[in-house]
Amino acid sequence: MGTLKMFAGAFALYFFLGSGVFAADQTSLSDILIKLQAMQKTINENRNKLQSIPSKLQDLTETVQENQNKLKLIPSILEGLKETAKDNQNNLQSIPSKLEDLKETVQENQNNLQAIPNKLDVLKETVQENQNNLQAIPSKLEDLKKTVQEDQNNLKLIPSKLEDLKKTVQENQNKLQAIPSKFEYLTESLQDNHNKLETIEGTVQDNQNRLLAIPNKLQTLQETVQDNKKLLHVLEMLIPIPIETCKINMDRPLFRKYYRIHGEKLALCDTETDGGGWVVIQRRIKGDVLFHRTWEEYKQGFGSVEGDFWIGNEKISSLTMMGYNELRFDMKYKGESYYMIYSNVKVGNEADLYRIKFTYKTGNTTDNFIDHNGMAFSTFDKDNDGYAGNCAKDYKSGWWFFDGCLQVNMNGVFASNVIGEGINWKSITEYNDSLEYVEMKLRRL
Ligand SMILES: [Ca+2]
Repeated sequence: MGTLKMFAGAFALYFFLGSGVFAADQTSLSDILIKLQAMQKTINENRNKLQSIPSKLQDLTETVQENQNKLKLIPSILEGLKETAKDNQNNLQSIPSKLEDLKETVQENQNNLQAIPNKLDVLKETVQENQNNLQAIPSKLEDLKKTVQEDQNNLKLIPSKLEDLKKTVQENQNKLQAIPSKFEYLTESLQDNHNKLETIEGTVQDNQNRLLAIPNKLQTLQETVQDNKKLLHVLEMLIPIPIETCKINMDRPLFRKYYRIHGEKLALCDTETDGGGWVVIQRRIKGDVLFHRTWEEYKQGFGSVEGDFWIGNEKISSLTMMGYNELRFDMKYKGESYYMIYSNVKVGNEADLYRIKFTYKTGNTTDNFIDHNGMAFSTFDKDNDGYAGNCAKDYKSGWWFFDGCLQVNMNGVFASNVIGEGINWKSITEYNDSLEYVEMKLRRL
């Protein structure tokens, strides 16, 4: 640029000098001089400027040199920067895993923090236990002191015990020395005992023989008892027993149940029901005895006191002839028990047709027997019933039938369900079934 200005100045000076020669006439010299002076100044200034250029170039060259040096440094700086960048990248890449590690560490710390309360509890318990143990120490120490004291006392006793032991040993020694003489004595005793055993053996043999003889003797005894029983039975048959016997012997177990009346057949006593004292006059428990019988058979009685029987109208009449008598019916039907008791019972003699009279007393069923009160006895061969037909024949029984035949018939056909033919008590069985068990009994009050 400076060079360009220098050429432009020189050109302008040349142009001015060339044209000025021809214009000198027209233009004052002073103006030219002024202009020349101005031009000289400009040239001087430019010269100065030109003169300063080399140093400026020098400066410029130095600056360029410095920049060049700096440029040379750039690759190594870049290399350093690259490495730093690489390091930073590596560091950045490792951050996620470090974060993960950090998270885990945080989690572990959290867990550890959560476990602290429990650990504190355990610690508290341990502390408590230790405290308790510490508190127990004084009493244990006390015990220990006592034990030590006792041991000390025991130790003090040892000398005297040793003394005792010595004495015992001495005594035992004395006893040992005495043994030979005792052995002598024992041998003699053994000999004596041996002799005694021989004697005992003989005695045992005798006793064995006697024992062997016992079965035979027992046999003889049993036979004697049997004979005596038979004798007693015969005696019982011979001794007449009145109706009161059932009452008299109530409390004598040997004479329970069976007695004889009037020196004839055995009678059956009921010693249990309602205080006992009853003479059983009729019984239906097996059904093995026929009750469709003649007047004469009903008069004398039939069957066996061990099973079904009718004691006989003669006996019933004589049993009720005297005193104040009760008649009791005990009955069973379909698992239920029934009873009826009548008072003021009288049964007339044969001339009165064994007519029955009574008053009602008590019971746990309906008083169906009342219709038979005052009736004569009837059998199929002796009709006293007041009915147009023959009740005894129709219903195969002997009984105190009335003109409507029956409300009650204890002498009916065992287990029959034919109308009116069974052992009927109307309110219990109606007319088409039969009582399963019956006992009629008399008691004198
Ligand atoms: Ca009749």
